[in-house]
Amino acid sequence: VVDVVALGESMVTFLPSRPGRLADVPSFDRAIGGAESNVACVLATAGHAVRWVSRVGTDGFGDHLVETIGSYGVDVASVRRDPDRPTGVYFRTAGDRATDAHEVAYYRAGSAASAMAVGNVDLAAVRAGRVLHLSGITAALSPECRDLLWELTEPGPGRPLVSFDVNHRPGLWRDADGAQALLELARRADLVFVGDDEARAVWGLRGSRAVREALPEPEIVVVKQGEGGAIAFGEDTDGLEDADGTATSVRAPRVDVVAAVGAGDAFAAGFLSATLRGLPVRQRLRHGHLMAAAALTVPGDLAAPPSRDHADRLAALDDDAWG
Ligand code: KDG
Repeated sequence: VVDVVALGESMVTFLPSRPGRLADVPSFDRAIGGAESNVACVLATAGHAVRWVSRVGTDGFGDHLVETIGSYGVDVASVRRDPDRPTGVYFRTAGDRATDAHEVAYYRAGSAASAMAVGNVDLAAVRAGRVLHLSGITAALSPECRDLLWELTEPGPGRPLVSFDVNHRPGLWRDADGAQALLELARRADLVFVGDDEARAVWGLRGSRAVREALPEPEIVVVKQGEGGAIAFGEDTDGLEDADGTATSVRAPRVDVVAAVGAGDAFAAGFLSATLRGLPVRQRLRHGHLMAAAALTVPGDLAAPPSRDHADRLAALDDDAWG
């Protein structure tokens, strides 16, 4: 049985050999990126049965993505190759340590993944997991991709638990306003991840309570507060505790940040892993933070996460250790 299916575009990522403006970086190192496959890779490393569904070109970059993501133990058999469209790639600069301000140059318009559609994706394979992980990036790729997300989040019997990371990428929504689409998709999910900065930028919402008020439908809404930690809102969920019994907040461990890229994906993977294991919400948040901490301390998207035993020991430390 598949625990989690993640659907989304992955790209070959070019990381700068040194800091500075994109215009000045002389060379780049190849890595891989893609929010949903990042989640899949971290989950597979944590021992879960995971499938990644996407489309890539028949080019060498497509080979590289399929081979690399497969090497994490992710099932890539449902990834389709498109002979007519290329695999997306992107270049990034090193983030400013304090603000994470960085430049991104995407070469993904017209990519194989942007042509994902209800008619060319194996829907049975996508719906076969206990959890289906999706993100707002896909909604920005094309109208067909947005329709696909709409179809996959259609409520109905047998629908897997839908996990949705808002992942607002302003660079991808240049000609469109993604706010409404992202809000509607988030409302159809069972579990939502969103950053407080992101909720403010895309929906003008200030504070985590305002986010929950705008998203009352999902069973759980996790608002990530950067260095401040994360707060999970939910009802009828074991282990939730705060003043009114509907939210749990956990501070993030302090780490020396190298690059924030991939940290949100690792957080989602840690939270989902702990959810699949039936752990209480406080532990789910801690596992999210631990996986994010690993990703924060490397320049690329993917770090070697702590083993399950190691993460369990760290997550079980008493509240003092967690601040
Ligand atoms: O979450 C990390 C992703 O942002 C990165 O890998 C690239 O998927 C990506 C995107 O579309 O921004």
